[in-house]
Amino acid sequence: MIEKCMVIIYTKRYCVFCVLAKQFFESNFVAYKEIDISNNIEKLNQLKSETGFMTLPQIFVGGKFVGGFTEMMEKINSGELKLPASAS
Ligand SMILES: N[C@@H](CCC(=O)N[C@@H](CS)C(=O)NCC(=O)O)C(=O)O
Repeated sequence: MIEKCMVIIYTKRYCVFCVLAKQFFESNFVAYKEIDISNNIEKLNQLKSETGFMTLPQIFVGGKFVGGFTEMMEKINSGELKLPASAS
């Protein structure tokens, strides 16, 4: 199922780690969906309580929370996480 493989990144404006994560996806041809929650404090609070993670970005792969940019990179580098490549 496409949605299961999907990379979703919750972001906000003026967020360096959000930009780094998106640049990483783009340069590695990883399809992702960005949800900008700059103006959605309710969604931010919901994410914080669900993931226990206090910063943005918050990245989900196949519905599973993988952390922010640095946490995702650690998992990729250790082999714990493999990102789905873009179909295009
Ligand atoms: N280790 C995290 C650090 C993320 C981080 O520090 N994000 C900043 C914005 S770029 C943040 O959310 N700071 C807390 C805040 O603005 O409330 C990552 O790589 O994603």
